[in-house]
Amino acid sequence: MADTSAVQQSMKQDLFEGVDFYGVDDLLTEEHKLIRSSIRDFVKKEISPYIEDWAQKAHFPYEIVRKFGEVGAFGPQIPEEYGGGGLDYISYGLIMQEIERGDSGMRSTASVQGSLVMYPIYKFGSEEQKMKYLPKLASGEMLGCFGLTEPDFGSNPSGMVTNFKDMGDHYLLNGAKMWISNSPKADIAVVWAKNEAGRIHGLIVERGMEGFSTPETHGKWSLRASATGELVFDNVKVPKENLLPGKSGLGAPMMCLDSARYGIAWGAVGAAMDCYDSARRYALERIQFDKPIASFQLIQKKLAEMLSEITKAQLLNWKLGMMMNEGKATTAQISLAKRNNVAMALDIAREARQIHGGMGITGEYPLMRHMMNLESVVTYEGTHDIHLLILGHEITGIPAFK
Ligand code: TGC
Ligand code: FAD
Repeated sequence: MADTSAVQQSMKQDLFEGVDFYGVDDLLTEEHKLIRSSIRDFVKKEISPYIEDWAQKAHFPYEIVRKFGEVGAFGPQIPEEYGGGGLDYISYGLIMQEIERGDSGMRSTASVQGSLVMYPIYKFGSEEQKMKYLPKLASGEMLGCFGLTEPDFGSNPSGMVTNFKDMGDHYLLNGAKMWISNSPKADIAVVWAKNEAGRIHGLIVERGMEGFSTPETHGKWSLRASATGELVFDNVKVPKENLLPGKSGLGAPMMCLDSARYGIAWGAVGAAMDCYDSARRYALERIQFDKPIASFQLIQKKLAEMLSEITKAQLLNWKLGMMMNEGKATTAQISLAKRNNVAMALDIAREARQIHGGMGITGEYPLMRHMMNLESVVTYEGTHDIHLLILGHEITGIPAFK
């Protein structure tokens, strides 16, 4: 457990203000702005003072789960009757943006719960499953994870070998998932596995089921404050009522990914804004050659390019959010935003790190942490190149995956 009081005293105050060069705020409602400001305050109070210490110690702060529940970060887009926030997709995006401004690993915890656990139960679950799990997931009484990736099937999930057999009164689940966010602490896992006919289905597997284990993955240089692990199924007896009845086939997990990738497109802008904000302040304060380094053209070029890219990404997110609200956003449109914004954030993190010189490599500033986190974000939920191929497929009609 991190020594939070000592850390809090030693950390600098979080002065983050946000970036709005084009008046994108004019496109937001008062409710959107209120939601953003409440999550921004939450991040300043509950995440910023501790995050460097958690990340340095590779500590997942489990107590954040309840706090996320209280502040409405879990399933904001899920209807209120199931414990969700009943909010629109712009609100959901803003929440992910503000949390990832604090840390991508913290956003992972929230977006996996909302888009990859609550969403499939809401969309494909029975009424009993929704009532049993959704309110507890929304409040943070329960933590969930999403098992799609396997050791031998990452970008190509349709090849998965995790499987279940119909044993009459239950299913028998075997296989393993890898790289699963939240898994070491999760109470339930939404697991994608093939039946005897090779058709992919979602199953809800609960911690405590015999033969089910969740070994933690150690030694990560990225998302260090997020718990990542495996899901191992060794003849796990899964009750038949735990199968998600609403949809089968790869399209079911892919629909969940559409929602999560959308959240990442917003989250990445949060990380980028934090790096830009830190770089701008540092450049104005740091004196070299008797002047603030902000007075040098090369530094101004970096800052101007950061601001330009953040502004473009904000507009992209807003328009995509409006299409999400209307149910019109396509997978390829979501891919474009996820791919563009994460690459943009990673570039900005690297440039901002340079502006901070040697100080940029320390935990006193958030640059290296964002930069290392974004190396995962650019890989998970579909790699940068897989999203390029999704766009290539859309443009040409020819899938170039295989
Ligand atoms: P393909 O032949 O294109 O499609 C197979 C079937 O799926 C349907 N489908 C969709 N349906 C609804 N919505 C979507 N977005 C859909 N995408 C595909 C499709 O219509 C088809 O249906 P049917 O009925 O014709 O069979 O599939 P493919 O095997 O060629 O794969 C395509 C590819 C490579 C684009 C896809 O598999 C892919 O996106 N791969 C990347 C894998 C990925 O993103 N994994 C993410 C794992 S989860 C994660 O990383 C969480 S990190 C969370 C965190 O910590 O924040
Ligand atoms: P691979 O698929 O082996 O790809 C390796 C390289 O090959 C990449 O550069 C890729 O772009 C390239 N490549 C692959 N296929 C092609 C092709 N057809 N054409 C050109 N290039 C190609 N998964 C979950 O299910 N749930 C989670 O909660 C989850 N959380 C994660 C958390 C972290 C920290 C990380 C790192 C990953 C997580 N993942 C999760 C897994 C993630 O989705 C996969 O890592 C990702 O989909 C890529 O799969 P892979 O790592 O097996 O890489």
